Amino acid sequence: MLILILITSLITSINAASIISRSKSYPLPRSGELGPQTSITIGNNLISPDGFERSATLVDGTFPGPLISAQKGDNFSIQVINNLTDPSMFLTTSVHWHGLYQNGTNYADGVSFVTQCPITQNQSFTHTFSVPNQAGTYWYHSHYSVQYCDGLRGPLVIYDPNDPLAYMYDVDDASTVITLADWYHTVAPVMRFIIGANANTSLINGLGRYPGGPASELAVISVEQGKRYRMRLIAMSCDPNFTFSIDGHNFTVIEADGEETQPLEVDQLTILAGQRYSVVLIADQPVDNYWVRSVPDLVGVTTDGGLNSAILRYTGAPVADPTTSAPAVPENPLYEWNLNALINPGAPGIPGYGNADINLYLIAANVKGSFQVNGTQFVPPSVPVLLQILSGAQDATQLLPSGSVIVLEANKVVELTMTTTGPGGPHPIHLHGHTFDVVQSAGNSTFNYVNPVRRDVVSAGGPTPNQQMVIRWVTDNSGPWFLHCHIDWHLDAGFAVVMAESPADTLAHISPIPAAWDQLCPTFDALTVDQLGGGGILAWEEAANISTILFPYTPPPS
Ligand SMILES: *[C@@H]1O[C@H](CO)[C@@H](O)[C@H](O)[C@H]1NC(C)=O
Ligand SMILES: *[C@@H]1O[C@H](CO)[C@@H](O)[C@H](O)[C@H]1NC(C)=O
Ligand SMILES: *[C@@H]1O[C@H](CO)[C@@H](O)[C@H](O)[C@H]1NC(C)=O
Ligand SMILES: *[C@@H]1O[C@H](CO)[C@@H](O)[C@H](O)[C@H]1NC(C)=O
Ligand SMILES: *[C@@H]1O[C@H](CO)[C@@H](O)[C@H](O)[C@H]1NC(C)=O
Ligand SMILES: *[C@@H]1O[C@H](CO)[C@@H](O)[C@H](O)[C@H]1NC(C)=O
Ligand SMILES: *[C@@H]1O[C@H](CO)[C@@H](O)[C@H](O)[C@H]1NC(C)=O
Ligand SMILES: *[C@@H]1O[C@H](CO)[C@@H](O)[C@H](O)[C@H]1NC(C)=O
Ligand SMILES: *[C@@H]1O[C@H](CO)[C@@H](O)[C@H](O)[C@H]1NC(C)=O
Ligand SMILES: *[C@@H]1O[C@H](CO)[C@@H](O)[C@H](O)[C@H]1NC(C)=O
Ligand SMILES: [Cu+2]
Repeated sequence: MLILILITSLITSINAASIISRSKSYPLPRSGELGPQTSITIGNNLISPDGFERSATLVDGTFPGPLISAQKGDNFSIQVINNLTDPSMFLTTSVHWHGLYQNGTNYADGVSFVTQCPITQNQSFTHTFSVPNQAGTYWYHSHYSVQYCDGLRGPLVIYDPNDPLAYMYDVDDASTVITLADWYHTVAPVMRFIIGANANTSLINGLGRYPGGPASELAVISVEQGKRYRMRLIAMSCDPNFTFSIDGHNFTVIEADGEETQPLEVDQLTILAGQRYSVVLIADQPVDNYWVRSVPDLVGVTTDGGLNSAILRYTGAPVADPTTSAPAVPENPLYEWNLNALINPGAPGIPGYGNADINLYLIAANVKGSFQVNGTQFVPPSVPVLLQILSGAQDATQLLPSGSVIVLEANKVVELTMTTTGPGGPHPIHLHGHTFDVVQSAGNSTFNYVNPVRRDVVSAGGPTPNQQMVIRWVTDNSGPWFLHCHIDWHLDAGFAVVMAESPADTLAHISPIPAAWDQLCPTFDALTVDQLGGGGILAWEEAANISTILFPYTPPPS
C-alpha cells in the first residue's frame, strides 16, 4: 500500500514537472503525412473500415486521406491526379481545401461549377496558393456532387511555430488529429436519390463498427500519463453532427475552425459537419483505457459494443476494451456562444443588428426534400461562375444560376441572417473565402459584437420558432464564394448560393490564372454521360430498391 502511495505521488510530481516543462514535439513529415508541395491521387479501392467491404473513392488509397501538413506561411502546390475507374461512383472530381481563404487564387478553391470545371479521368490539376495568415485545423474534400461521401476526405493542418497557446500543450502532431466521419455501405450516387438517408457507421480515424456487424478494430488514441495533448477534431461528415466526449476527462477548447478561442473547459461538445475544434486533453487520470465517444445525431444510436467509439489508451494500460462509462447528462457541455475569439476579437463594422453596410436576410426552405434559398434551388450551372465573371458577366441578372448568385460590393461589412423552415435542420452553413464572426448563434437571442467566436461553419438553427444565425464578414476577397449547407445531401439537393464578391475586380485580383485552369472546361465538356460515372439510371433503380422516398432521376452534374 505504501509503495502504491509512493508511486502515485511520484507520478503526480512527474505530471507537474512535465506540465511546467512545455516540452513540445514539433511535427515532422512522417510516412503517410504529406507536405504542402505534394501530389494526391484520387482512385478507387476496396476497403472495409468497419468490417463491411465496399469500393470507395479515396485519396492515395486510404480513408481518411493522408494528413497534409504545413507550417504557417508555407506556400502550397498540390497536384490532384484523377485515377478514378469505378463507374458505379463519379469518375470526375475536384478537391476543395476547406477553410483556406484562397485570397487572390479563387480558381484554386476546388469547387465544381463555381470556381472550376471538374478534373476528368486520367487528368490532373495543380492547386497553387499561399496561406499568409492562417494556421489551425482544416480539411480537404471533394466538391463534386456528393463524391466526398464515398471517401474523398482528409485532414489538413497548418502548424504555427509561434502559437500563442503553445504553453497549454506538450504534444501536437499527426497522432493527435482525430477525424470523425459518417460511413455508408451504399455508394453515394445511389444514396443521393434517397430523401433522408442515414449513415451505417461512424468512423473515428477511419475505424468503427456498425450495428449487427463484426467487432471490427477501433481507433486507439495513445497518451502518456502527465502529458497534455492538442487534439484536433475534424467533423468530416456528410450529414450527422457528432457529440464528442472522453470518459473520465474534461478538455479545453482552444480553436474553432482555424481560429483560436479563449480557452474554455467543457466535458462534451457537439461538432457539426465541416466544423473543427482543437481541444487540450490532459492525461491526468489513472493509467487505463477510456472510451472516446462520437455519437451521431441519428435516431436510436448507442455506444454499445464499441459503436460510435474509439479508445483512449494510456501507456502501460492493457490492450483491452475500456470498461468506463459516461455520465447520463453532461455537467458542462460546450455552447457556441460561450466561445470567444482570442486574437483581434470583435465583429467588423458598427455594432448592432442591421448596422452593417450590407444587411442580408436569407430563408432556406425544405420543399419535398429539396432545398431552396429564398425560393431558388441551387442547380450547378454548366459554366462555372468564375468563368462567367471572367467572361464579362458582372451583375446578378447576368450571372447563372439565376436567383442563386448574390453580388456584393468590395470592402463592405456584410451581416447575413439566415433562418430555415421545414425538416432537416439544424443546417451547418459554410462560407468559402472567409471566416466570419458569429454575432448571434442559433438558439440564443443575445447578440455579441465584442468578442464572438470566429469560424467558417455555423448552425443556421433548428425548427424551433425564431431561431436564426447572424454572421458578419468583410468583402475583402474578390471572387465567387460558395455559401452552402455542409450536409452534403442537402447541398446536392439545392441548399446553396454563390456570394460573388466585387466581380469587376476579380480578374485583376486573381491574375495570372494558370493555363491549365482554362483547359479544364473544354476537357470536361467533351465527356460523354458514361464518362461522368455515377451508375446512370441503375443507381436510381438501386435507390428505389432501398427506399420509396426518392428524388426523381437526374444525371450527374455536368
Ligand atoms: C509564397 O508565395 C508568395 C506569392 O504568392 C511569395 O510572395 C512568397 O515569397 C512565397 N513564400 C515562400 C516561403 O516561398
Ligand atoms: C491508378 O490506378 C491503377 C488501376 O486502376 C493502378 O494500377 C495505379 O497504381 C494507380 N496509380 C496511382 C498513382 O495510384
Ligand atoms: C482514361 O484511361 C483509361 C485507360 O486507358 C481509358 O479506358 C479511359 O477511356 C480514359 N478516360 C477518358 C475520359 O479519356
Ligand atoms: C446499412 O447497410 C445495409 C447494407 O449492408 C443496409 O441494408 C442498411 O439498411 C443500411 N442502413 C442503415 C441505416 O443501417
Ligand atoms: C470536469 O469538470 C467538472 C466541472 O464542470 C468537474 O465537476 C469534474 O470534476 C471535472 N472532471 C475531471 C475528471 O476533471
Ligand atoms: C445536432 O443534431 C441534432 C439532431 O438533428 C439537433 O437536435 C442538435 O441541435 C444538433 N446540435 C447542434 C449543436 O446544432
Ligand atoms: C430573401 O427573402 C426575404 C423574405 O422575402 C427578403 O426579406 C430578403 O430580402 C431576401 N433576400 C435577398 C438577398 O434577396
Ligand atoms: C446567450 O449567450 C450569451 C453570451 O453571448 C450568454 O451570456 C447567455 O447565457 C446565453 N443565453 C442562454 C439562454 O443560454
Ligand atoms: C485578401 O488580401 C487583401 C490584400 O490583397 C487583404 O486586404 C484582405 O484582407 C485579404 N482578405 C482575406 C479574407 O484574407
Ligand atoms: C432491385 O431489386 C431487384 C429484386 O431484388 C433486383 O433484381 C435488381 O437487380 C435490383 N436493381 C438494382 C439496380 O440493384
Ligand atoms: Cu442542411
